[in-house]
Amino acid sequence: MKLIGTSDWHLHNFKDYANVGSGGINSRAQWILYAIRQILHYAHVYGIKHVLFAGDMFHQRGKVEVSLYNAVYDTIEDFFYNYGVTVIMIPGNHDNIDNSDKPEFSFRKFSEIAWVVDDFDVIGVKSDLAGKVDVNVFCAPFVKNVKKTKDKLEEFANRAKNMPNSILMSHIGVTGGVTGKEHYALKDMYAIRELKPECYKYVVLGHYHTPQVLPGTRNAFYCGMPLQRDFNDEGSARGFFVMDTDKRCDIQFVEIPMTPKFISVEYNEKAKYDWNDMTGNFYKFSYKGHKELEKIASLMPEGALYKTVPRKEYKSTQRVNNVSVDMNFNTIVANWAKEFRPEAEDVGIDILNEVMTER
Ligand SMILES: [Mn+2]
Repeated sequence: MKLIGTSDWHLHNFKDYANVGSGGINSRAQWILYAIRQILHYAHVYGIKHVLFAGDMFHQRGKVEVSLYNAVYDTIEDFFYNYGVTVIMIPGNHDNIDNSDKPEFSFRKFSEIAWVVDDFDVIGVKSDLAGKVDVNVFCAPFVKNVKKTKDKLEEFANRAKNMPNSILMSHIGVTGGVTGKEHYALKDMYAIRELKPECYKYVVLGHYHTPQVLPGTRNAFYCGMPLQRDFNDEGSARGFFVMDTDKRCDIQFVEIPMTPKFISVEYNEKAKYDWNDMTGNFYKFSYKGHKELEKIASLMPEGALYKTVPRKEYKSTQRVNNVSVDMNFNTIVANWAKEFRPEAEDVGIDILNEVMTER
């Protein structure tokens, strides 16, 4: 049986590069809704009845934008009633209103039109209503309580290893996952081995926004945000995953075409750039001096969404041993701490990770 894995929709009226939309939904939010509709539409077209959503439906914590709430509700409702596509969803950190063990969360009322799982629970999914259970989905929503989560993951793995078709779905930060343009490797609260991917057919994760299969596994993956959100996501293909429980490690990444890409361009006189091919995407041109800036403005087609930024030039004067601007953040914090604050290395890395993943 085939299922879809998606996560981190982060519905929000993002201001950057937004055009005014209508009814409280700007163009950026419309693109997110478009991506969600594409995922559910794909399910319908390929006869896939179940979509696993691994958390972070809304971007803002503790608040909902009425128009976005209603729009995503209508979309899921439409596919549920009219096309028989059921979304099985767990809350992520952005959906929860606080860090308690059983927090209130944004989409609790979606239980009328979706399968909302807000606790550590195993649900049985059937390919047809009259039949027997085909797939067991072990749901581990985001809670800040690490011990509780680790205990539950252990218990889940012990139950799952005796079941033929089990899937773990969680919203969780796993060490070894990567994020951002430089594929910055994160050190996080959980290790891959603590999820015990060998006990499941598939492990479907939300939290990091770059779609990726976890290192050392062929069946555990972050779904990623289904479209690019900012220049950190530049070059990263976005979409969703399809998995088949009748096979082993049969995962397929499906890119969602047409969503806007973030593209930065180094402008210089010699650059060969097709100025007419700018439709739809979000551009950032870096320039040096007024001449270049004026040239860019004169070449820009009407309606193009672009920004110009002065080109940064780093002069690498190394003030500290083992630290320079071209290193990744993790290395900088670790090297600095080792030299000056050895006792603070762990807490420094923790804070850095919070900054990097709270996106
Ligand atoms: Mn997220």
